[in-house]
Amino acid sequence: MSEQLGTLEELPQAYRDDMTRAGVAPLWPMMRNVLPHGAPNPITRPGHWRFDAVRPLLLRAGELTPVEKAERRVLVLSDPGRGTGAMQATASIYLGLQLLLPGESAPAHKHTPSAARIVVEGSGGYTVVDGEKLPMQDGDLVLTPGGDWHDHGHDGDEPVIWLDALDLPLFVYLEGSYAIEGPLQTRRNRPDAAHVEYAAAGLVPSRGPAAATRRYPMMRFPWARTEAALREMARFADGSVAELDFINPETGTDVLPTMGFTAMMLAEGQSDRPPLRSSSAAFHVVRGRGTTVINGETVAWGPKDTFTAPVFADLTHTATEESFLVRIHDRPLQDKLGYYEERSR
Ligand code: 1HN
Repeated sequence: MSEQLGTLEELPQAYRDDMTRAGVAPLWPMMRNVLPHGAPNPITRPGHWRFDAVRPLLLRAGELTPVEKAERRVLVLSDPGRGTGAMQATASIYLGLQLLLPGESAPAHKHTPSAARIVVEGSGGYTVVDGEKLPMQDGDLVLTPGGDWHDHGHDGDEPVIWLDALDLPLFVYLEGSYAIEGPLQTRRNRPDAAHVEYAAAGLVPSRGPAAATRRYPMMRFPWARTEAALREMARFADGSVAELDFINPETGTDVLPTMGFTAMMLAEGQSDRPPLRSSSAAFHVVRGRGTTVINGETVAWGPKDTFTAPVFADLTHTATEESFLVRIHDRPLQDKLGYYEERSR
């Protein structure tokens, strides 16, 4: 273990001035800021966004700002550790709640960051990704991978609201974030791949040598299937928590390069104390009610709420009624960088 490092103030003022003029600075006074001992020191603070509180604000945005003036009509969920207006909910994950009114459409664009939506309210909304129309029902997970054209539309008669999750902060940090706008896409006249090619888990289109698999073969994960799978798993789980990862059915890998999605079911009264994970996370409550203690802070969540946990957070979830949550996390990114870690407590 190294001893206390030297400070800037210990250095002669003339030397400090000369360094500034030369455009250099000593590392040792700043070393522990970027390399704390033993574990990271996150800026991210736990956040909790009650749907009941945000929903009226979002509907008001629908009255105040036509979609043409917004491109995407979204209220951003800012990390409390960074302050309102921060374009991130954790270091790597951006979250926003988006509203589309009946008859509206959000124009086509493609961008470097990847996105996924979890549908929160309303039916009749859809996203078109690379010519494939993806209907959006409550709880569905819909992907718009980086570089793929996407636009949103709405054939129903009630407002549609969904949660957007993007790896935008990474792309902003890398100075790699930009979009290209285009005309609305023409759509293939067939249902999406969740119906056509990937209707059943464990079955994929036959793979001849010429099979050209799309990079993102399945871009919609219907909630009804996820819930049914969790329920069956929970029946035989012997008290442990039923958790399922969303995967690319062709490769078995995470659905997006940096973001992972994990669905979880908690029975009424059930508690879960996961290991401390090096990944940061956002939890979206598809249905149910309960509490999560995050580093000693209690979040009392209800249906359609969203809350976040920093890296290595100490979490205890307790459901006061049967609950379904989707955890959005950056474990796939950390796996690729080779540092994902779980610590027991
Ligand atoms: C975006 O493209 C969408 O396509 C939503 O719906 C939110 C936030 C930042 C950058 C791009 C969308 C976004 C976004």
